[in-house]
Parts: sequence; C-alpha cells; structure tokens
Amino acid sequence: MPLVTVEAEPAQLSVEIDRAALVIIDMQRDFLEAGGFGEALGNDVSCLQAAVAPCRAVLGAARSLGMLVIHTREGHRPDLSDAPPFKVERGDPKNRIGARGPMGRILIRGEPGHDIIPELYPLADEPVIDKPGKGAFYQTDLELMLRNRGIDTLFVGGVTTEVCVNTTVREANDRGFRCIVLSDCCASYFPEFHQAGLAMIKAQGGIFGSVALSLPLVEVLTALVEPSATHFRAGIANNRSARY
Ligand code: C5J
Repeated sequence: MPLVTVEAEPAQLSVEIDRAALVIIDMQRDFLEAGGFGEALGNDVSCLQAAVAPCRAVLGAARSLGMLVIHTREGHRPDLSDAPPFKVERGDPKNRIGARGPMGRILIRGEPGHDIIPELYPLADEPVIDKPGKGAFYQTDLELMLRNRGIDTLFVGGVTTEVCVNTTVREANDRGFRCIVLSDCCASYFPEFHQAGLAMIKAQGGIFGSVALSLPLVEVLTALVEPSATHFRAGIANNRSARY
C-alpha cells in the first residue's frame, strides 16, 4: 500500500495511493474549443488551454501506475428532459444549450462538442460520468463507483475552476472524500475567478480541500512506477515554499 507525501496547501498530506483517484472535470470541446458552449457564453476559450498539458502529464502518470481515472462531461439528453428550463433559457436563443453550433448541438450528449478533447481522451476502461449539473455527484453514480473501489482521496483537475471543479469538490467534501485540487490542471475563463476558486478551497485550514501543483505529484507517481527514482521524493520535500 504505497503511502506518499503530497506537498499541498494548507498542509502536507499523506495519501494512500491505492485509495486515490484522478478526476478530470469537463475537459470537453464545448468548453475548450471555439464554437462551443463556453464561446457561446461570450468567453475567450483560449484561457482554458493552460490546463491541458498539466492534465495530460498527470493523466499519463496515473495511467502508468494503474490509478483509477475518472472523466466527467457536463451535458444533456437530446430532448433536454434532464435540463432545467431556467438553465436552458439563459442568453441568446441562438447560443443556448441544445442550439445547433459548429460542433453540433451545444452541450448535448453524443454531439462532437460534448466529447472530451483529443489530448485527454479517455481510455476504454476509464469511467466517464455524464452529469446534467455542475457537480459530478449530482444525479450520477460517481459516489457509488468511488465507494465500491474504496477510494477516499480525489486528485482533481479540469474546468472551470470556480464552477464545475468547485461544485464537485464541495460535493465530495460533504460526502467525506478528501480532495486535492491540482491548481495548474484547472483553468477558468476569468483568471481572477481561478485564483479565488482555489483560495476558497484551501482557506480556513482547507475548508473544502487542499491545493497542490501537479508536477510534484507526477514525480511521486513516476517514482512509484520506477522505484529507483527515489530522488523525486526529495524534490517534493524541497518544494514546501511553492505557492499555488
Ligand atoms: C460551466 C463547467 N462553466 N464545466 N461548466 O458552465 O465549469
């Protein structure tokens, strides 16, 4: 049972890696690419690109180690029967959920825009949680999957920091899961909301969870795959002054 030390704020954590999962929130074309939901809402989707490479690095390390990886997607049934009318009716009708755009119907399951970006595409054995809300626990079987596998700690990345990442972390925290949000694996259309979203999680002794950089985690996971690389652990210990 590998026990690893994770440098995080507000405090260092010991994590039983066999009881941890990587949860990647909503890295969908609809949020990250032009012509999707994010852009329809008036956002600059290029702001989210910064999270892609760090997510890819953590994903690669987690896969090498055989860690449970779970992907989520926000979206709705084609008939919109699971979409609250107040959510659908926001904004310009041409750009609403269900409207037709360059990547198919916006935020509708099965449409190209709803799918996960190619860089982070799930493997066949990685669960994908289709969620109708912002939180990944609301009206999904995520909690059941985690409990069945004995998971107690979630490494979380994805978009957007202050919306679906924050909502999911708050839901997880109330259910007794420990969340470590990987700051550089998250992004927002609003840099100040990204910072605030992370600050809210780690404030007050980690009221919703912890915040950490991804590189030390990648190094620790890599060291577990290649046990001779023990110097990675020292690297983590030396990183205590890092700010997230
Ligand atoms: C939003 C999300 N921002 N995945 N969804 O509507 O954060």
